Amino acid sequence: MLESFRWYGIKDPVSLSDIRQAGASGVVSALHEVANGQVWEKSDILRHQKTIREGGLDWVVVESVPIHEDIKQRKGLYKTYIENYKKTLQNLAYCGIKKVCYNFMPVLDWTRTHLYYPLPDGSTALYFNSTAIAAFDLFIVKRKAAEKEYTNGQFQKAKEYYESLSTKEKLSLTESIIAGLPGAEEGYSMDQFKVQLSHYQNISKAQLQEHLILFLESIIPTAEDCGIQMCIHPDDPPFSLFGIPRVVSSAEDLEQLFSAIPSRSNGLTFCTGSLGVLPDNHLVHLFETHADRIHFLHLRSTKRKANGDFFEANHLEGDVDMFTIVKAILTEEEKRKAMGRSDWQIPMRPDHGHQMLDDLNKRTNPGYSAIGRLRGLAELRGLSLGLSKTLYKNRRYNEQDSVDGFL
Ligand code: CS2
Ligand code: MN
Repeated sequence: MLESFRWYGIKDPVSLSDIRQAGASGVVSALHEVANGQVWEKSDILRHQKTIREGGLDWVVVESVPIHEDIKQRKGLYKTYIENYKKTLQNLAYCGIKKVCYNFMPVLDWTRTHLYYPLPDGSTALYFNSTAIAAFDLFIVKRKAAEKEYTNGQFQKAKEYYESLSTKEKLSLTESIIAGLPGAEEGYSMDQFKVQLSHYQNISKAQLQEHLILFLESIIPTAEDCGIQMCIHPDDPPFSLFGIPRVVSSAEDLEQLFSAIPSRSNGLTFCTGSLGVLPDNHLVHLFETHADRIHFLHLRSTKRKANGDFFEANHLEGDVDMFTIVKAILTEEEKRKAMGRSDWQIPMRPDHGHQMLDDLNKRTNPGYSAIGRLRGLAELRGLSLGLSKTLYKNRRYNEQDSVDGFL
């Protein structure tokens, strides 16, 4: 695996030097300052790439080139935005950046209700509470159709939950959900959020699926021509929220997506934390089914609780069987190597981390703390080293590592 860390650019409280000291060699980054839908110019890409190189690191994956809402809804300026997207892919390829992560989650990107859930050891984790989501939906957003979508029991629980919240807690819940978590390119005020939701009143899951496929039909030929590997990030969490469809959540969704457009340029970001929330998603099976088109790895674990709630567990704990996943990844890499595939080494980043130690005293992007992710990376690289030495006696830990006697 090519060990990487996400970097949000010069405003990121975690510096490139921190990332290098954490042991990563790759950086996953994006031009967050470019407005959604606009072309990423070569000069801007090259400048960002130069900054990363000067930090002794390599920009290995773009996460994300966001998809404009007009494309998801297939309205307004969607044709222009698709052309812009193609141009961005060509410009990235020109600069030698060939892996592009994106997602197709309508309105909201990844969603959590609590960003500082205290764990017994004193660190904090990101938490998703379904009752809090229902309370927000029913009593803060007051979405019209919501009442019909919850059971009586869920409604009652949500009501009690809502009534137990102070004004400050209501505000903090609202912000956690709609203000935009790091990497989400959109954040909304309550009025804007309501308008966004209304756009999806008449868009069914099947329609959204079709919009994704039509988008890919337009851009995948360009990606193929310029050697770009697109890798869609699964929905996080992998189920519908606020009555809006989500189409990259389950085994069936992935099957449909890849059978519609079998090109290997139509690839996947295998995010164990996102997919792993659905108990029906058998992660190793999913990995093996789509292995040859997995261009990027997000490794983290979640722990499911009752009622669809979950929190982000330590990387080697929780519901994700990281040992078996990493073993499957190393096996796929060996297979690719034997086939002579130049993309045999798959970039991986520890996806999120707890806030711990000095992270707790600093400003950190929720989920993207320095020390929490460092711990995640350290654990994952240890697991990977142990496994690769056991499985492949002659394999070097990292092929790019030429230091004699390193192992
Ligand atoms: C999140 C998102 O689960 C995750 O990785 O941190 O930022 C995610 O990376 C983006 O939605 C991918 O496009
Ligand atoms: Mn992820």
